[in-house]
Amino acid sequence: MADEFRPEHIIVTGGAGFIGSNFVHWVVDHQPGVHVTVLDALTYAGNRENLAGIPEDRMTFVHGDICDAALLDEIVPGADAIVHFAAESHNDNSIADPTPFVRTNVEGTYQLLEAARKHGVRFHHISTDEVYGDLALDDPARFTEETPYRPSSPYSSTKASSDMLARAWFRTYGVPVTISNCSNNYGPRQHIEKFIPRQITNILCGIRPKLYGDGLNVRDWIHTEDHSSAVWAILTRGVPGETYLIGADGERNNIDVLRAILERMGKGADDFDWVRDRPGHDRRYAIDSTKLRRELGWQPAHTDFAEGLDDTIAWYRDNEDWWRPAKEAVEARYAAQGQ
Ligand code: NAD
Ligand code: TDX
Repeated sequence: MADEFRPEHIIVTGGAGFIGSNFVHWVVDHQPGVHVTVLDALTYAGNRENLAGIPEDRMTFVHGDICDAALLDEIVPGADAIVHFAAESHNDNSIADPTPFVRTNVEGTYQLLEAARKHGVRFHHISTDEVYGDLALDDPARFTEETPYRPSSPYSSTKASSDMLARAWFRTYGVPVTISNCSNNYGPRQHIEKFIPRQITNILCGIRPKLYGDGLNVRDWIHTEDHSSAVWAILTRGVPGETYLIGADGERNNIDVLRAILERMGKGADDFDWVRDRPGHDRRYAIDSTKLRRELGWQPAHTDFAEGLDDTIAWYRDNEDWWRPAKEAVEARYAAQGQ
């Protein structure tokens, strides 16, 4: 463990998105001395409402693009660290049009690393387990920090590229970079294009849930609050130049997750449609987070998936105004893809 780093002012990119906004709320709730500047372009995935309720003296919101080097020169000086969540994040969108993925995920990360180098600021890079490709269902292995990179989709290959840039900026320029690769998050404020909120909001709208392929693909679910506490542990106690995998031993296949949602929402086990599979669909992700737990003493708090799912369903029931305006367009787009 490195000497504890105690930032007073952090820039959070993508702080109006799902995981970024949950992280900002977590910091405001748990780290009283820290001021947060959120930098977010408010794409279709960003929502200023996600930051509602945060006191003005704790957060500054900057509406802007991470690719804008001149803007970064204005806001990065004076910050102690950049925590970089901003990305195009949805695999299905990356298959339909990879262009914004290359721009935001690769070029945007490059511009932020350059700003960190120029202004002497620490950098925490948020990434995904998808950079490691996939595992067979019967493989006893899980991903570790030593697993070779083998991304499958346009999304995951741009995330892998951004990880490589972050590693190079540490090794070549000595920028104090840490990297985390996390598994599938769930919880409040996740965009309804993603698996769990899509199915919950379908049921709330009277639309049948949609399952890709044979439904046996496995994802390793973690509650987004546990992702937040892990990122804070790595930012403040992690060793520059190191990568940490974040996961909470939450492997489940898609059909089991869907049936758990159906049951909790009063539907039958077969009240869903099988739809066209995702091209290149990764079979299984699984994280071994031993390094993070042993070296930094982190542990997940949300270990009861059923309880986390109940809370998430309740959040979507109670916040229809938040998701309803996007629902029709999201479903029309999926329908056009046969999904
Ligand atoms: P999201 O799509 O919900 O949010 C992304 C945010 O980034 C939005 O607020 C959007 O407006 C902003 N953004 C996009 N392009 C931008 C740009 N050019 N400049 C500034 N802001 C921009 O994504 P998410 O699911 O919250 O994911 C956040 C991060 O976590 C991503 O880096 C993603 O790769 C990573 N991650 C996600 C998961 C998951 O399960 N969702 C798992 C592991 C890692
Ligand atoms: O309607 C659906 N039906 C379905 O069966 C949708 C939207 C998805 N799926 C399947 C595909 C995946 O096997 O559910 C699983 C989860 O799908 P997504 O929510 O699209 O997530 P995934 O592709 O696993 O990627 C997520 O986790 C890793 C995030 O979107 C990424 O940003 C993160 O890096």
